[in-house]
Amino acid sequence: MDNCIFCKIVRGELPADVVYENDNLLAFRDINPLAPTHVVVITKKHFTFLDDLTEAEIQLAGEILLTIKQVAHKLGVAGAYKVVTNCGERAGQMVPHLHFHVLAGKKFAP
Ligand code: DGP
Repeated sequence: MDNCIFCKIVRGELPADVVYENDNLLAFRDINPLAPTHVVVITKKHFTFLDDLTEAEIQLAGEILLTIKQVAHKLGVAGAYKVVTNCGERAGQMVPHLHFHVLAGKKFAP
């Protein structure tokens, strides 16, 4: 996706404070943090949002969850973090590239 901000980060065309990377996923600090620890875990392959994933991505879907756990451990927030994905503009999604917010270090409203 030529004009996708997160695809540009994946390609190295935009800078990012990367905290974790593997063949399929990239995690970097959010530019507008809503908590002391706020990273986004994104797929390197472009999907618009969670609704785009199908049975064909079952392995990737599992990898996302385990990678989020790994990133939380690496950042020292294991057992104390929140995961959010906004699916669609009406849910508040601003960047149309599948990503998961990992937030920690703040007392969130229930
Ligand atoms: P969402 O509303 O779920 O689409 O959140 C997108 C998040 O992405 C938002 O918290 C800000 C972050 N973001 C947008 N552009 C950039 C960027 O260029 N670099 C980084 N690090 N984060 C970005």
